[in-house]
Amino acid sequence: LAFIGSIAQVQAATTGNVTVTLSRNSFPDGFIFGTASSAYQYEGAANEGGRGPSNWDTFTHQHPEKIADGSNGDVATDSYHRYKEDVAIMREMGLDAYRFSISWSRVLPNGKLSGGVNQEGIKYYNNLINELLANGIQPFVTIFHWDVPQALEDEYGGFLSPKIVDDFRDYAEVCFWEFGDRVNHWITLNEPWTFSAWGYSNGAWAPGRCSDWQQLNCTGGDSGTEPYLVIHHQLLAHAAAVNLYRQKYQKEQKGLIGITLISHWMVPLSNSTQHKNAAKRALDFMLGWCMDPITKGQYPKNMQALVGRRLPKFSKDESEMLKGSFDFVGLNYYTSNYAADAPRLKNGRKSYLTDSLADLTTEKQGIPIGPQAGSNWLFVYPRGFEDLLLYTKRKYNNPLIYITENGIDEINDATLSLEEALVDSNRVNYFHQHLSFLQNAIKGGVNVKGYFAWSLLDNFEWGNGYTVRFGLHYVDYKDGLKRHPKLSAHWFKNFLRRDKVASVSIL
Ligand code: PSG
Repeated sequence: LAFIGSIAQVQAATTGNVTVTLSRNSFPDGFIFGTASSAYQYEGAANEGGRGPSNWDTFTHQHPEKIADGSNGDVATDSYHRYKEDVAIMREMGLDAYRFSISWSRVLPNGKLSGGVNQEGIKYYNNLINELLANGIQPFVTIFHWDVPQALEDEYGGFLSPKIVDDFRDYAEVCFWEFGDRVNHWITLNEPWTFSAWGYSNGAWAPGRCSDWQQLNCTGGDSGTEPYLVIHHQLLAHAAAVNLYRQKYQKEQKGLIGITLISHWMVPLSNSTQHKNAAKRALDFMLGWCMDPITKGQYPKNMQALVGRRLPKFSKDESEMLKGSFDFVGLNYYTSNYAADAPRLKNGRKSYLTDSLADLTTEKQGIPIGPQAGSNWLFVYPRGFEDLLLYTKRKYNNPLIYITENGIDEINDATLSLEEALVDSNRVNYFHQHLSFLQNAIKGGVNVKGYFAWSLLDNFEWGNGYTVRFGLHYVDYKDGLKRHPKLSAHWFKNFLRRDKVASVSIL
């Protein structure tokens, strides 16, 4: 009851109106609610079960200085061993679906089919999928969430090489073949933008590449060319996997296949035409970079003009294969940026980060675009969610969309007691507000069929290590990784209840 009281208070504080209710009943019939995760951030068991090493193992072990707390995903939340417990938590919450990713090197330890399929890895994912289904939870499976087999990095530089396309297709085929009888939603890639921008233009994440002149302690790289190559090869790999699925598996297995993209919403710094155009360019350089190729078979005009010869081209066949290469788009939304017109640089130093001629910031005259979360890039701007969805509907012909991630983190504050750390009112506010704007977007005709919160549990947050917490459940890293529901988990459970009486009685 204490919890129910505080939930009502939080909602009142959020909406300024206690009578406003928001629940799964506010969404269309059949709308799916789930949580999302990824293999490297959750599984642990890095050296168990026949798993081969990945780029993230290499990066975290060779460059602990690039991870805020010097940590890695060797153990993470140990979901490799605790998946039953985690599925039980989802069931208890009333969730409909779970988005997780498959670790490429757990299935193919050296990245290639010729190196052999690791049956123990197959068994783990079969167990997880079967456990989910036995508990009435649908698996949404991401085939690649950034963990490239190290063997492929060593052999040809991973996604820098077009050779990755065939290896990715083979890997995807193993997934369809082994799991496709029970998986109805496939996501080829998670956020090509982030993988490329953070791995190859600022070098903050694996494999830590960027141009020398940026002085970011990178291990080689060229921020003006590599990010474009890496997205190019990701797109071709995506299209090859979709093509294969459609030709050999979809008819029998009857699933859908898509790709997950992230975009911030871009707010022009002012109403001036220059800033408005900068915001459009910024969207093209983030959402459009992948969205244009999979809908139109070409990169956005803005990118072609500004990047010029550094932007790879699709052949006619590639372009045809890309066009329409999705049944649904997975969209991840976290935050928004201000965009301002930026002058062309005259020093000849090219980078993806400056090519758009848009200066992206999170504040205007010292005032942040919204309250800051734990991560330094995440500022809460819920209306941007609706704006981004309406824009995507308008510009890309109303595709079927699943929100495959949305969420907020708090700093892992060692001075808090466990009881204090569980009161994540900011997360409750965040979900409440974002779900309200999502509801508006759906009323506005955007074809969204599901929503996944990032994330079920606190987990390994890439460059931030364990210094921030994105979970609806607190993971006690000092007490055997015990899971404890935060206030937001209770809130979500209540939101998901089908017996309306209970949710009305709270308010
Ligand atoms: C996405 C966007 C940015 C940083 C990180 C992500 N950005 O704009 O600066 S990562 C994304 C990802 C998942 C993460 C989650 C939270 O798919 O693995 O844990 O969001 O960062």
